[in-house]
Amino acid sequence: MAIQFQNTVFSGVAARLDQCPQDGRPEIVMSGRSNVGKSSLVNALAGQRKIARTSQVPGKTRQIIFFEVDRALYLVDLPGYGHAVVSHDKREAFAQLADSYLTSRRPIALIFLLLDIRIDPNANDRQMLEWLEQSGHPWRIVLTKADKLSRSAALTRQKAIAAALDLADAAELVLFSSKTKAGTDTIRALIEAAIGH
Ligand SMILES: Nc1nc2c(ncn2[C@@H]2O[C@H](COP(=O)(O)OP(=O)(O)OP(=O)(O)O)[C@@H](O)[C@H]2O)c(=O)[nH]1
Ligand SMILES: [Mg+2]
Repeated sequence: MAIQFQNTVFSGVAARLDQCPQDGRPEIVMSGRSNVGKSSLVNALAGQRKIARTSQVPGKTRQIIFFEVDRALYLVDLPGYGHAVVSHDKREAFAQLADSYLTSRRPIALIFLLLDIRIDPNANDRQMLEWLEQSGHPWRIVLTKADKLSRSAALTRQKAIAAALDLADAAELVLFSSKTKAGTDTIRALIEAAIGH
């Protein structure tokens, strides 16, 4: 049965690991810097404008938020890393929550690492990628906010970011825009493939 992304519902919020769902459904994870567009990607996949809260205020998503799609999988909206505007103590707490989620035995089927197409990856992005590469989890890079560039400029940035990260196949970096919805079908297909539908 193919996932139709017909029915996405808010499932719950976890401020601690033991508050995550316990039913073992596969989890598709949105990770990346604060403000990169994780919640916007959840909204686009859900086909609902506001199911996941989005904000221009960095650090909006402070807990792990679970959305259930077609009773088959969870979309997981992780707190962003590198919240410059929150206190050091709180930043540590978000990072610890995301870390403990990622390193626990969750049924993770695929992790998306989101990067703003206009911004060169920073040390945190590189650290996340290094971790993904040795984690054994399937992962994909999504370049967000592609609508902010022309098509040709977006393709140039796709190659530049792949080169900066030593990734051989630039075409594997998915161009995405929550504004135009470009890339949404590609990302849905990757999710379906990851959960074996
Ligand atoms: N033009 C454009 N704006 C986008 C896109 N994706 C996100 N944005 C905007 O970028 C800002 C941040 O988006 P969010 O989806 O809240 O980002 P986030 O990664 O969830 O941020 P945190 O929850 O703080 O970690 C919002 O103002 C969005 O409207 C996109 O594809 N195109
Ligand atoms: Mg968010």
